[in-house]
Order: sequence, then C-alpha cells, then structure tokens
Amino acid sequence: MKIRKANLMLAGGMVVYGLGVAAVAQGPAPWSANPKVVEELGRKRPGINYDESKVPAYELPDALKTSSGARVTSPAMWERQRRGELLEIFRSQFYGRRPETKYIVKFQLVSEVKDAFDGAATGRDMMATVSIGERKFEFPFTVFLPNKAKGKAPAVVHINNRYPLPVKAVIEKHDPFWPVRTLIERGYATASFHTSHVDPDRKDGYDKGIRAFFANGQPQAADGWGALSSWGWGASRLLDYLATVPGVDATRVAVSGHSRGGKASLWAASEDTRFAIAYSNDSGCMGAAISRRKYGETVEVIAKAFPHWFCSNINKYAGKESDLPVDQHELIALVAPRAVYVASADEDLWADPKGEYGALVAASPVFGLFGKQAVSQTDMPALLQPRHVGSTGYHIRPGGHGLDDRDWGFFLDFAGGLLKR
Ligand code: GTR
Repeated sequence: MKIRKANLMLAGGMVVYGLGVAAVAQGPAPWSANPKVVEELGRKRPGINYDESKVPAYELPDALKTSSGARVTSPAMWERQRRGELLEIFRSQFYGRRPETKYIVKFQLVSEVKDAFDGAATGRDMMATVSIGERKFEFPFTVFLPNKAKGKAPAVVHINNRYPLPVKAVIEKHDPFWPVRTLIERGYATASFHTSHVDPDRKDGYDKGIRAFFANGQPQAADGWGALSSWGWGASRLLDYLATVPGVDATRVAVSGHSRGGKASLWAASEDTRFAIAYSNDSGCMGAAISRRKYGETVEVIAKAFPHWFCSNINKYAGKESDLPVDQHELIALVAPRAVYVASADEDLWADPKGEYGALVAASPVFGLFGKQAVSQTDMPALLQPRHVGSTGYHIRPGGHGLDDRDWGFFLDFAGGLLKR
C-alpha cells in the first residue's frame, strides 16, 4: 500500500496513515534518515549517495543456500558445509587469511592497582609477548577485574581504535569509549588493547605490525590478512589471557568495537567461536551494513581509503557490488548461533543505519535454523527504542558517529540477558 505524505502523528507516537483505510502502528514511527542530515551530508560529500530513493534494486545472496545451490536444512549442515564456505569467501576476498605459523603467546603483569574505583576492581597493565622461534613481538593491553564478583564474572574484550587507555587513564577519567567503571558495576571483567599496538592503523604501517612479524618481513599476499583481521586476532589473545584468570568465565565473553573496531569485532567473532557475543557499534561499510545498498561509504571508497584493513582482493569489487559473492548479513550469520548486537547512530549516515539494521534482519534465518530467536521485523525501531530478540539486538540513538554511555547501556542490557547467570 502506498502511504501518503500527509500522515498524522498523534500524541503517544501513534501514526495514522491517511488513505481512507486507517492503519494504526504500534508505538513510535520507525527510524528514517532526517532529510536535513541527508541534504547536508550530500552537499559535503558529492558523489556519495545519501538518498534512500537512489538505493539500487538488489537481491541479497541467500545465506542458507550452499555454493552448489543446495538448501541448508540443519545446524549440522550449516556447521559442516555452509559456514566454512562463507568463511572462506570472507577470508580470501575481504579480510584476508590469518597465517598458520605456530607461535607462543605469554602474558606478563607490568603493574597492578588493586583498589580501583573505590575498591570495586583490580586494574592491570599487561604485556603480551608473541614468539616465533627466537623472534618476538610485544603489545600492551589493559585489564580490569571485579573484586566483589559472586562466582566467575563474564567479560567484555573491547577493541580500542582511539587512543591508548592504560589503567591510570581509565581510573582518572570516565571515558564512554570504554566505560570501565560501568562495566565493573554491572558485573563484568573487561580487557582492551589499542589497535595500532597490534598493527598500525596506517596505510604505510605494515612493517611495524603483527602481520609483518608473522610474515618475517615478507609483503602481504593478495589474500593475506588485513589489519582488521589482525585486530580481531588481538582480541582473541586477550580472551586467551582472560581464560587464565580464575575469576573470569571465558565461555561468557563478548567482543566489542566501534566503527573500524566494530568491523573487527564482527570478524573476530567469526574467526573465533569462543566469543559469545559480537557487538558492532556504527561499523558501517564492510562491518554490519549491506554493501549492495551503496548508501554512504562504499566498497570502492573504503578499499581506496583504507587498503591496509583488507586483503588486496577486495579491489576486484570496487564499484561492482552486485558481483559480491556474499553480503554483510552473512558476516553476521557467521557468528550464529552465538549472539550479535548491532548499534547505529541517527546522523551517522556514512555507516548506513538502514543497511546495518537490514543485515541483522537478513541474518535472522540462520539463527532460526538453530532454533534461536532473532530480530526479524523489517521496520526499523525508532530512536532510543532498542529491539532485543533472543540472540540478536539492535538500537539506534540520536547524534553522530561515536560510542557513548547510552550505546553501552543498551548493549549491556542485551548482554546481561545472555551472559549473566
Ligand atoms: C571512517 C571510515 C569508516 C569508519 C570510521 C571509523 O573514516 O570510512 O569505515 O571505520 O572511519 O573507524 O571511525
């Protein structure tokens, strides 16, 4: 049914569509981009599409169909066949393959504060040392453990792509990018590392990172792992550490990240099935957003601006979204039957909130295959109306690109239902 522009917004957020037939929606109207923001962003970035009416017609690949066209009808078939096929495509074409070289990782306590946050937590500055034979690579990370947990605590590993946050900085100032006190108060242990300490977030940073260390100085192969994958790998090493801490339950650990960190967190949980939840905040293109929509950042733009994030095979798809062998709903599906949380921001159209929500919904049949409930309603929720359904959750909040206390609040409400016992 076509809906006329002259809808009436009634008190209480009910919308009555005028067409003679009165259809009454429950609750506030679904989110859609603010036309003023669309106009402004369109002016600032000519050549980038922010106009919903210009989103091309597309058909998403069916996550539950194998490459030979067979229907995936059971969790076993997904695990044995389809999941591996998808993983192989995402590895070889976009995020790159991690090396198979054997390595050892050791963790060293650098310094400790036992009474952080009025005695609520112990903070640890740590160093991870990765060894391949005699060669070594080190990266620092930060851990906070609750002092008064009843039983083992669940945990959040946060991929930090902003500025380093050692124990002292965390204690001195609340930072919504990694709100440690809130996490502790809500019963979580938490650990975080800075992305550039694992692999520099720069086009020309390869030589100084973990990828070059593994390659022993050799250049990256066309399907070799990109920086996003190396950061996901870093998150897995923090999980290795948490698994050694008696007060932490390593089977109840979420991995979180914002923007490029959110792309990395989805990939981290795809590669490492020990993560119980992946939280992607404003991750956008090559994160949670459907690439075929070509809304906001596109494959071509991202591959050119951030070549170090991916393997070079991604360039084959620049401007050719309809040729993509997968789309990002299948990245979300790789985390099934574990949980995925996606968050967007009202003014962050570069990350395409509609595409992020759409990918989450399009992944829901894979959760369904496992008998799990998941967000499947096609209408988006309104601002600040989180939608949490079984193994997946979503919210969109007012404001622009960023990770704030409201994002964490909604995410922790969702995570609590799954990780708290
Ligand atoms: C942007 C990039 C996005 C997003 C963002 C961020 O410049 O185009 O894909 O990752 O950076 O990480 O904040």
